[in-house]
Amino acid sequence: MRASQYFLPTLKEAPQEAQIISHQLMLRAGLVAQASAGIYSWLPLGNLVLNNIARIIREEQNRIGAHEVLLPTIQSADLWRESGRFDAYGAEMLRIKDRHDRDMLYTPTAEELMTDLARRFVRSYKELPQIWYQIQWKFRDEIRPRFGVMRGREFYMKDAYSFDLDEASARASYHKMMVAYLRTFARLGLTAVPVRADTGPIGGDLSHEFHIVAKTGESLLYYDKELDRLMQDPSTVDVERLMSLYAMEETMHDASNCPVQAENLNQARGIEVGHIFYFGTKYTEALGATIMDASGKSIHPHMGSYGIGVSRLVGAIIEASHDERGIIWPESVAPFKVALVNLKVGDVACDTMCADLYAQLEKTGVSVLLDDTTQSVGAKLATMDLIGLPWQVRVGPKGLAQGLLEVKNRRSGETQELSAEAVIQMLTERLGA
Ligand code: 5CA
Repeated sequence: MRASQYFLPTLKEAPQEAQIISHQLMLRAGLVAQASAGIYSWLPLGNLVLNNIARIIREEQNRIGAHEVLLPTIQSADLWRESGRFDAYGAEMLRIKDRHDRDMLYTPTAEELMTDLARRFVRSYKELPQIWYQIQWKFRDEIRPRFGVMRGREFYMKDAYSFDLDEASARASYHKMMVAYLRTFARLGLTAVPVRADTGPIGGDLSHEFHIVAKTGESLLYYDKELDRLMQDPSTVDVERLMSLYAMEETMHDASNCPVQAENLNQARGIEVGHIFYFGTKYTEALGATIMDASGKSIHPHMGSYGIGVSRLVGAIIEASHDERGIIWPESVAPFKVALVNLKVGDVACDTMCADLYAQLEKTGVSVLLDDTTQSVGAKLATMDLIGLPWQVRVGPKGLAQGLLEVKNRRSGETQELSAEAVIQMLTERLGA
């Protein structure tokens, strides 16, 4: 992409209302623009990040055998009356009337509609287990939307629903999902601590939240320090062991009854980026969803549901990965991998070198934002640091006279002078498709 033709409305100053760094940087870097309270438009750069996060989540859901579906955002109230949640959900649910005066709602979650699909289409234990997921917009009329996309009213969520014959197999699905979450968050460049949680309006008796540790987190967590050590390599984590370690939210933590010695207990603030539930037959009973078990008996399948806040993750990643100059994207989610900065647009040697590098990198699958604007060098470099692409390649007349380009790693700040060939080789090896 050529910056001169792109839509990248960056801001020098963060608007007053943005209180936390991720919100400030998302507005300044032109990722989102507020449409109304708690509702955001996603601009090109932000949309690329959102899609990259969704792709990684999707790959890890598919890996555990979950099937992707797409359910409507506007649903009839009838199913929600069957479960009792049309009334129970309270003011957070956005209720709508259609032209025939029928009650509709903008879905805050999808247990009812997923259970209805199972009720209509799954007949036998032989078809189980099933896990269905979608990546879809949700709406919750939060009383105090804040921190930008972190607590929005409209937000993007991955929500998955598992159906199993009995409690033991439902717990196996829960474990499988936990492994998928650990892999997902690791690929997003994050360490997410699973803590025992309240089940709230979803219901059930087993639930974990996944928290990114960050100073600006809304929740206060208490957890066994052993978790930090375990989570250093989440790919090898033993889920049973992980779940056996003490980790609680403030509301569930009781200092006088805590099994962990004070010196082994961490206290930290966290951002909840995922939440998983096992709630047995709560919805299958309420909606009368049954299947035939092996002995021919009709039973209610056991369910779990599993959420990830996709849009919230954009903010959470920035909270976990930024410096005083701006965002530092992990390579896996960066909107472009490389910022190619032409320091002297109009200089034939610089222009030719940039066009050449751009073509070669894109050919090997490395996405590039070419800064071919006529801003000052200082302004260009500040913008590139702000939007946080993992690598910067700077092409200027002085270096070119010696056949050299400057490559900067945004995270470490390290710079190297390399020939064009060496730049292409290094970046395609690291980032190429
Ligand atoms: N049905 C279950 C699991 S699919 C459910 O809805 N769980 S939830 O209520 O915990 O939401 C799942 C995730 O969505 C949360 O962990 C959080 O990351 C994200 N989320 C929830 N509310 C908001 C909000 N107002 N703004 C942004 N993200 C949110």
